[in-house]
Amino acid sequence: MKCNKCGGVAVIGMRHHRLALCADHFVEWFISYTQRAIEKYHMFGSDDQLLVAVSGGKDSLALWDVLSQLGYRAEGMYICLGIGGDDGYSAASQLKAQAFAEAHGLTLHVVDVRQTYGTSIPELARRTHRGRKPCAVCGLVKRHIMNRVAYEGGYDAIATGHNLDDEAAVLMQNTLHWQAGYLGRQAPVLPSTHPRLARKVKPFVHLYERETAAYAIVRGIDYIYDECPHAVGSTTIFYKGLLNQLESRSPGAKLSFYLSFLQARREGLLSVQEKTLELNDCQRCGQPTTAPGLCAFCRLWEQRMDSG
Ligand code: Q46
Ligand code: ZN
Ligand code: ZN
Repeated sequence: MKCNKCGGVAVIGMRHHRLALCADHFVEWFISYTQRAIEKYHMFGSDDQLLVAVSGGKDSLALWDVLSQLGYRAEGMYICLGIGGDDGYSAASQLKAQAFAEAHGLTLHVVDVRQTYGTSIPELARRTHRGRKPCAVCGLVKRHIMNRVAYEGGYDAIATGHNLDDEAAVLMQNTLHWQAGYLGRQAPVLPSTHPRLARKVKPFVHLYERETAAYAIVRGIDYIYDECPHAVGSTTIFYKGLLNQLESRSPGAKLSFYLSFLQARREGLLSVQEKTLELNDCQRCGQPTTAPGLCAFCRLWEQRMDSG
């Protein structure tokens, strides 16, 4: 396979773009393709201060790398969830995130859930959601912490490494159940609806997972290969598998599924009725909540206290 630009040895073939590229041309293409998505969806500008949610995995580190190369002001945030004990998944992924930040002279903010709030995510889930996977608790806590850090640090937007495979899998899940509310909120940019809730942006929404992986490898980014142990058997992984089957039969199917959805929504075909919910300030942390009194995050920690 030859590079379509220089005739050198191609490191990747992208059938959906009818494009094969060598390492140098792939990196160049990848960076400018990301920039085009940033501009297309008006994600942020060069004056914006960005907070990149870094997990230590390929997508978030590749994103931080690309944003830095494009000259954006991007700092990282790593949330240590306490999964897998002292040398388990969380500890190993934190080391990768820290090593990347050091090697590139970038600022990484670390929030350790156990040190900050007194209990790790698996322990918190065990106490409050007996026996169930910690993912619901984990998602809630991560969202809260990201919003808090972004608000306290005065960041304009939180950038996450979600790629096309992630978005298409979630879209498939939401479409199969016609989850109108979720479909209405699935977008490359989620504008801020409250001063304490930062704008969320996903600059990799047009990029396939194999492209972000290839970018990380070609750039020599040392990332954590393992998935979180709690991701095993998740429905998202199942839908990703289905979409990969579709993609192998029909190259570009994933991209067109996602882009057609965005277009349909723009044209009002979904016309999701967003209920305007009244927001109150949480009495403890100040973050907005639809509940009176405490937000879901603060209620979770109350439950933990009650359970001993
Ligand atoms: S939610 Fe669940 Fe992930 Fe948290 S517990 Fe692991 S798999 S890390 S994105
Ligand atoms: Zn080339
Ligand atoms: Zn609260």
